[in-house]
Amino acid sequence: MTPEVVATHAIEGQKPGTSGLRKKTPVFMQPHYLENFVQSIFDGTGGAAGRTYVLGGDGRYFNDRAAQVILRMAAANGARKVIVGQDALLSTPAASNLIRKRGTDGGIIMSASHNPGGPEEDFGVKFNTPNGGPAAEGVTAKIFEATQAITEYRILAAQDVDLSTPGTATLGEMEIEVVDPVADYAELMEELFDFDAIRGLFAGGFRIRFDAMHAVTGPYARAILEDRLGAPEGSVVNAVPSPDFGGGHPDPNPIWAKDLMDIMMSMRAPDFGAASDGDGDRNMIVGRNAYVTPSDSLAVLAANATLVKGYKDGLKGVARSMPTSRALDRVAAKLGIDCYETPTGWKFFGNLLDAGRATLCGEESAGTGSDHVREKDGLWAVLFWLNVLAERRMPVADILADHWAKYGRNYYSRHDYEEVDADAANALMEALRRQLPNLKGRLIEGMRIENADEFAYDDPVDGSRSEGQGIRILFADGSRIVLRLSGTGTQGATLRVYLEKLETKAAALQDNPQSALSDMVAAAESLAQIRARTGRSAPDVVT
Ligand code: G16
Repeated sequence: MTPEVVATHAIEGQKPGTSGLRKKTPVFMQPHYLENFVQSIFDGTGGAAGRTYVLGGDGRYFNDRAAQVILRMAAANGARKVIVGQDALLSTPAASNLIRKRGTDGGIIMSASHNPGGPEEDFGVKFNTPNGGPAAEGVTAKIFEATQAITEYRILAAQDVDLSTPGTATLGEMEIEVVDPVADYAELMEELFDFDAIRGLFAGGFRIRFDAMHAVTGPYARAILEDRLGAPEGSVVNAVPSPDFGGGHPDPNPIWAKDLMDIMMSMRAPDFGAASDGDGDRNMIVGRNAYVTPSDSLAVLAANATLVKGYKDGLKGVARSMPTSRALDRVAAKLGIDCYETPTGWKFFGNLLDAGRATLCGEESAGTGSDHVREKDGLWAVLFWLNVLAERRMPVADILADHWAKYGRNYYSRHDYEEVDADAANALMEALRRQLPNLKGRLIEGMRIENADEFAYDDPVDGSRSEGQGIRILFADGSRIVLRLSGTGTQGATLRVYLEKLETKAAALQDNPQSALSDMVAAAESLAQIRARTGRSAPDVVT
C-alpha cells in the first residue's frame, strides 16, 4: 500500500481553543478539513514516523468515520502503532491513562466534550502529549502554524479497519491494537479507591443514580459501579452511548441534567446522584436535596482526601482555574499547602501535576481530577465522593453543612450568555478592559472595588506566560466578579459571568445562592452593561 499524497491548502480557523479544535460537525466533514488538522498535528509535533499513539473518542456522530481517516493518515505518515479503543471509543480520562501507562508519544481524542453531538451539532479533535494531558499552548501554537502552512497531507488508500473486537491488526506497515476501553481504567480506579469500603456502603442499602447522559461513561460506570462495586442493576441510567447523546446536551449541570436534579430533590431521591458529560471528564455531584457546586466539590474532596485510599498520605498542593471559587484556597490554607490559580483550560494543570506541586485540581466547569491522569475525570470524582461517604457515613447535605461551618461558604454561580454576536461580546470585554485602571476604590452597589485586572498566568514550572485570561473585579469584602469569553463554543461568542461571595456567618450559610449573589449580579450588569451590549435580558444558562 503506497501512501497517497493529497494536495491541499490552508483552511482558515483551525486554531485550537480552550481544549482542542471544536467546530460544527458539517465543518469538520468538509473536504480536507479533518485531514488538514490531523496532518498539522503530526507536522506540528515533529512528524509521526516511528511513533505510537492512542486513539479514541466519545462516540459522537462522525467519531467512527474520523477514526478510520486518522488511522489511515497515521499509517501513511509512518507511525509505528496506534492503540485504539474498541469501536473507536475511549473516555478522555481513559485515553489519558492509556497514553501514560503505555508510554506512547501522545494521543488523539475525538470529542467536543459536553457540546451536543449529531450531524448538525459539534465535533472536535484534540492532541494530548506523552504526559497524557492536553497539549500545552506552545504545542497547540505549532499545530496552528502547521495548519496555516500546509500544502499536502498523506493518507493510505485502504479498507476500514475492524475495530469491533479487541485484538491486533496491521494497516500498511502500522500495527493497530484494539483494546477494551474500560479494563485499564477500572484497574486504575481500584488502585486509588477502597472498593471494599464502597462495596460495604452499597451492601448496606445505600442507593446511587448515575446519569451517563447517553454518552461514553455509560459502559465505564456500569462496569465499575454495578459490576465491581455491587450497586443495584439500573443504578446507571442512560448508559448506552449514542451518536447524538439521545438528542440531549451532555453537560452535567442542573440545567442539562434536569431529570437527575428533579429526582434528587424529590421524595424518592436515592442517597447520591451523579452525572458525567459527553467524553466522561466532567462530573456533577448531588446529594438528596443537596446540589454540590463543582467549586465546593473540589474543596470538600481536598478537605477529606486523607480518608481516601490513594490520597491517605495527604496532598502535595492543589490548583484551581482562576474563575473557580476560592473555597479551595481556604482548605489549602488550613492544610498548609500551596494553592495555584491557573487560567481556564485543563492543560494549565499539566506542569503542576508533572512537577509534583499539585495532587488535586479542579474547575468551576464541573471538572475535577488528580495526578492519576492528566485530564479531569468524571467517574474518578464520583468514586472519590463514594469513598468519602463510605468513611464518613453521613448524607451529602451534612457533609456540605459541616464543610461550610468549618471554612465558610463561597456562594457561587455562573451566568452564561450563549451565541452572542461575537463583535458585541468582544466590544463588551474591550469596554471593561478600558475601565480597569479607574475601577480601584469605586463603589458599585454599595460595595468597594479593591482591585480589578485582566488575569495573566506565569507558569511557575516552565516560566511561560499566558495573558488575557479573563477580567477580575475584586471587592473589599472578598466577593468577586469574573468575566471571560468561552474558548469552547462553536457559534458566536459565549460570555461567562462568574459571581462569588464569601459568607462566614453561621446563620447565613444555607441561603439560596442566586439571592445571596443578587447584589453581585447587579454590580456585573452595572459594570459591563450586559443587557445593552448583548441585547439579552437574562442569561441562557445559570449554574
Ligand atoms: C474544557 C476545558 C476546561 C474548561 C472548559 C470550559 O472542558 O478542558 O478546562 O474549563 O472547557 O472552557 P470555556 O469556559 O473556555 O468554554 P471540556 O470538558 O469542554 O473539555
